[in-house]
Amino acid sequence: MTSTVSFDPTEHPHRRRNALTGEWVLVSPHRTKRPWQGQVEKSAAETRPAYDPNCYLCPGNARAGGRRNPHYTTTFVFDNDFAALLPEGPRGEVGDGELFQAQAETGICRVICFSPRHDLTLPEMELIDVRQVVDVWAEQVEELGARPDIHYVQVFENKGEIMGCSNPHPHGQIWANYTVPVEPTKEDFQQRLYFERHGRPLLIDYLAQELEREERIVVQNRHWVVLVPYWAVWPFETLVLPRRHTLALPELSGDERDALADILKRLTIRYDNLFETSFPYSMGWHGQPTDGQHHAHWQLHAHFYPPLLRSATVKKFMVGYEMLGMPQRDITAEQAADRLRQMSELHYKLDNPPVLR
Ligand code: H2U
Ligand code: ZN
Repeated sequence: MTSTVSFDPTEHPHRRRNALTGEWVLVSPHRTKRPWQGQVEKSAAETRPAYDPNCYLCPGNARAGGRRNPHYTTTFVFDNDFAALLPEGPRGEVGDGELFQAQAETGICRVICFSPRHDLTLPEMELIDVRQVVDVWAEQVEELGARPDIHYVQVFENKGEIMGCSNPHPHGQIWANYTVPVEPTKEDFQQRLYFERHGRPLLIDYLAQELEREERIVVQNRHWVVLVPYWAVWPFETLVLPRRHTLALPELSGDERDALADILKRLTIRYDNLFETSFPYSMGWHGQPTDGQHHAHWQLHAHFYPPLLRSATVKKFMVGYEMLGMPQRDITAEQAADRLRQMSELHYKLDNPPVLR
């Protein structure tokens, strides 16, 4: 049935196209017409020791594989003791007919400890220490990406038990492999198509238009902009974009790295403040493939995919229609950006420090 009322995306169910992947998300804004109740379920303020003798990532401790961590004082990178990929192995494919295809895969998995302090996370770390993490990410992409058998270096962080993270010690991971994984492949395809059509990188044009519209911008500084993308799937999903055309992390200048540390800290403080909890998420970097080609159509960016919807304990489920049909959201990207924009940049723990330490 058609209606005489004209389509208003702030009111009417609609779908939005993800320009980076070509996929669609269903948005149901009519379900959030009621005003925000403002209730925040406060979770027990978690306090952790600065050093945990049972943590496999703390300095000096033994890991599950039997190796021992050095007494590191800034960041520390090691090969994952339970790596999903192995560096050595034959190359090859078996095509047991069109319907049964397999390709050999090789790669390297590493763990990056962000800090020797067991009790900190990015939003609570000193700026200078977050900058160290940025440097390690860039170094790893450079080092691993230079190998002829590594065509993609995926840097990511899985944070919080709700995301299946095994350990609260601040850490991230790297999986680097021979073939380009599925998500960057989709982005590569869409960015290439756009570049062929317009002669400019997709995300450069996208950022310029978002800066004009302003409604989805969360926080920005001299080199970086964080926004809730128009096509966001997760309630408080964000995209971190450099202002300059940049293909990969190693290209970032010292000043851009400092500014990145600043924007990451400010974003993650806002996230923590949203539900006054150590905000869980999966985040990661997408840069150009490291296959030796120059991918002028690429623009470096980071995705933050947080699962929380309404409080420290109520998460969004990707089930039912979303598994079988397509992802769906109620709160619009604009509403989410608005809420994140309103958050203070003073961490809630500093605002009302717990009495018992
Ligand atoms: P999460 O970030 O998802 O918690 O994963 C931590 C990684 O650390 C995981 O991939 C590795 C696991 O294999 N790990 C080690 O390499 N050594 C250990 O002693 C325990 C965990
Ligand atoms: Zn620890």
